[in-house]
Amino acid sequence: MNQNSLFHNPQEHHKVRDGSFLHIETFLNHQESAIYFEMLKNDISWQQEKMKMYGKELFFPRLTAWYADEGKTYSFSGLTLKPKPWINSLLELKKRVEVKTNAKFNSVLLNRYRDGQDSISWHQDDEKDLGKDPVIASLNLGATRKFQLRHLQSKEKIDIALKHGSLLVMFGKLNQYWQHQVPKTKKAVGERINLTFRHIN
Ligand SMILES: [Mn+2]
Repeated sequence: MNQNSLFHNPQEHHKVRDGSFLHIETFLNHQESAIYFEMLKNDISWQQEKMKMYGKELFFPRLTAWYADEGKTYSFSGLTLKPKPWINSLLELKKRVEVKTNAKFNSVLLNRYRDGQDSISWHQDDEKDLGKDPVIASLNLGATRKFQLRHLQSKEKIDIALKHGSLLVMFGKLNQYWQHQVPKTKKAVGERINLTFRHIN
C-alpha cells in the first residue's frame, strides 16, 4: 500500500515518535453522523461482556459487538467473540473508510460508551491475528471523548478529542510502540459509539 497517496491534506497526517496517524475531524458530516449514530444504537446487537479475574466475573465498562466476515473470530482479555454477519449500515461505513484509507477491512469492533463511567484502559491493538503493522481505522459517533496515546518507553502522552463524525487511522508501528485508552470522566457526557475497522488474518 502506498501510504503517501492517502495524505491529500498534510494537516491531517501526524508524524510522532515511532509511528504516525491520520486524524480527519469531519469524515462524516453532522447529518450523516446523527443518522448512523441512531441506526447503530438500535440495530447493533450490543452486549456487555464479562471477563474472569481472580475467580470473579467483571463486566467490561462498555458495551461491545463484533461484526466480521464468516469465521473471523476476535480474541481479547481471555474472551473469544464469534462474528455477527454484516448489516448494511456497517457495510456502507466500511466502504467509505476503505476508500479514504486505501486499505481493506474484514471486521469491525464496536464499542459503546454509555456515559463518562464507561471507558477502556491502556492497551495495544496487538493481537497476533492482526498481523504485523496493521492499519486500524477508528470512526467516532456521538459524544466527544478524550483518546490518549502513551509511548511505551518515553511515556510521552498525546491527547486527542475524538468528535462526532471523525476518523482516526492508526498505522502499524504506532500500535507496537504506543498504548491507547479512553479514560473515565466525571463530566456529564452523552453516549459515544466507536467503530474500529480491522483486517484479521
Ligand atoms: Mn484499542
